[in-house]
Amino acid sequence: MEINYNQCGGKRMIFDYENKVIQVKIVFYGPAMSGKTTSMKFLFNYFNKSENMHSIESSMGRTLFFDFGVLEFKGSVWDLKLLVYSATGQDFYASTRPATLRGVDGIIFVMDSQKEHLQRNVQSWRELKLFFGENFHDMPIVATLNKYDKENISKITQSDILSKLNHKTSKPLNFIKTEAINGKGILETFQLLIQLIFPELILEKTI
Ligand SMILES: Nc1nc2c(ncn2[C@@H]2O[C@H](COP(=O)(O)OP(=O)(O)O)[C@@H](O)[C@H]2O)c(=O)[nH]1
Ligand SMILES: [Mg+2]
Repeated sequence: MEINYNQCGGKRMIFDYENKVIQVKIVFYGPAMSGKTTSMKFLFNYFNKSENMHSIESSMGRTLFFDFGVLEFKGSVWDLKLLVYSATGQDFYASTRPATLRGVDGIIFVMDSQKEHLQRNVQSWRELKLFFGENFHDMPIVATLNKYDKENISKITQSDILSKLNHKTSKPLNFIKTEAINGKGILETFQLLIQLIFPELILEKTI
């Protein structure tokens, strides 16, 4: 099998020419308890692939190292194989985060939209930026303001967070309000990320 590694600003898509498969790595990243595992579970359920998702959890149901799963889509010429991870947000396991991010092609940055969590979101973003350095500005990213369903709670707005993130890139950062608990906004987030990674791609169906 012939495999090419396409290094592009830290990205590493794998093109398998023989089987016409493009392999891409996507990571859900963000502070602990922001909703990464819940978002990923919704996605796998949506595509009827929940049996493909594996989590390494503590007895408290929290992600120890990462969640991992594979989603495959049929394309007209090439098929797409997505390796999906969620990095642990728990600081005790922070040393596993760079390994989860290695070779990533696109990131969904999951924030807790409750105002009291603003600083934790910003901290997580800064850490993410540090891992990539110069390569950060061409990384496809969609940021979610999750838990938007929570009522009677003061929420972070896009302008609150933008002023803190200091994200100086040619392309504006995309924000989507999500409710991972019922799936609202999750598919939109996923589709937008795929579009940022492959501007020309049309996905047909999962395989
Ligand atoms: N109300 C509400 N709760 C959420 C939402 N997303 C996640 N949660 C809850 O927040 C907690 C942490 O979620 P989890 O996905 O484990 O966070 P992770 O640490 O980022 O993987 C769990 O109790 C979830 O049920 C959401 O959109 N709305
Ligand atoms: Mg988790």
